[in-house]
Amino acid sequence: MQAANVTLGIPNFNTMNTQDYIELEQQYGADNYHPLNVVITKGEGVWVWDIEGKKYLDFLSAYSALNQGHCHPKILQAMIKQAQEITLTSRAFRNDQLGRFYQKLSQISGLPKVLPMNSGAEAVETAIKAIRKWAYKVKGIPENQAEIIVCSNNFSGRTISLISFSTEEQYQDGFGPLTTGFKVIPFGDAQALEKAITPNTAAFLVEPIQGEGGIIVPPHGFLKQAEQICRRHNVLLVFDEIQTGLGRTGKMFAHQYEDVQPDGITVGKALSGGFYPISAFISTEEVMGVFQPGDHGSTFGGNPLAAAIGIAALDVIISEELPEKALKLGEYFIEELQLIASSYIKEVRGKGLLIGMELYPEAGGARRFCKALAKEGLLAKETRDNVIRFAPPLVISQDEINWALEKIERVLTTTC
Ligand code: IF1
Repeated sequence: MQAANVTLGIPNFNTMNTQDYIELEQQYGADNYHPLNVVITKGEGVWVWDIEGKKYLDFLSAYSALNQGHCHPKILQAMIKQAQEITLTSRAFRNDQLGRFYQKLSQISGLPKVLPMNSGAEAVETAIKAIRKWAYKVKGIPENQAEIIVCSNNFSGRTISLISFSTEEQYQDGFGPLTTGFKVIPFGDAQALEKAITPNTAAFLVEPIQGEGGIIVPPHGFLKQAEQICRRHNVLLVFDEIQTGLGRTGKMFAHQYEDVQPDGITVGKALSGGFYPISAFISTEEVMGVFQPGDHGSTFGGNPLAAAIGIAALDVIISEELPEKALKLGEYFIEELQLIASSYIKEVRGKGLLIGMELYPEAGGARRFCKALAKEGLLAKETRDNVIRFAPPLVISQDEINWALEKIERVLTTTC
């Protein structure tokens, strides 16, 4: 795969080449991804290098886990410092990092209580457990009757309960029996939400902007209408901000594009700046108060290394004003993308630096354009069949955006 640019000049002591690495993975690894054949060995800021020294601009950011860029020095320093003290105590004992992590996350989110987990999926599973227990212990819904309303084209993770409310056939195929208690409505349809509510409805769980669904931005006012409907029916409003949160969409949280106050949010990915799996469910006293000691937990959840990394990762987002940067650069980037004269492009949409370029089906699928972009030194990933996702680290500069625009325009106007 040819990419323009100078090599990094890192001497490659390894005798293995790209194909050797691919074959090694294929020999021992499960075939559960279809990656581009780029074998990355180093990352710094918005740039990564493959084992042959070719340099690429990362426009995926590990699905928004790298808002702070690759190997951010301040988070790295915090990780090294904490790793030399204590990494894991289990929650059988307390540690000197967790309280400060809770406090920072609560201040940033505006919600008073935090339950720390590891993967995003675990945070969403935690939210579902909290919602159900609140339904039975506070709202008074009959045991095992709680319903949670979700939207079609959702994505909240890969565990059995989370794929149980997916509308993507492949995510469920062969993994039954599925978890019950979920009801699906069209994304962005407030009337459908009100219609779907029954006396057993416990919550509306929704991404403020759908990521994997194809970077779908709901009609402005949808989140406010959803909040009003939920309040009217004593239904919890919970946002999955694992991909859209922590500055990605030009606000600290995507739901802040509307004046809404959720009962809970899930966060993950950039909560660690890509150094470590860290996630959390953040909620109100009333909802989080349903958990009693022993109800829920995790071996690594809330460990001091994660907490120290999380504190540093949040500090970087604030001190480098990453939401504001994403807002300004994202507006510029979307405007420029919309000027590209290509008959392949159906729509460019998104908020901040979470951008989707939808192609017409006649373009032959987004993947081939991602392959062409990789040859130009830009790593992007398709979502669904026809959408190219553009989501660089939020530390990207205007010059680097311009560099990317030149490559994107060339590929979209010269690919046959
Ligand atoms: C994969 C995309 C997929 C998420 C939201 C929870 C989670 C995710 C809104 C779960 C995770 C990742 C998972 C990864 C690819 C990527 C992804 F949407 F970002 F593109 F799959 F849909 N809520 N999204 O986006 O967090 O457990 O992964 O930490 O599974 O292939 P996780």
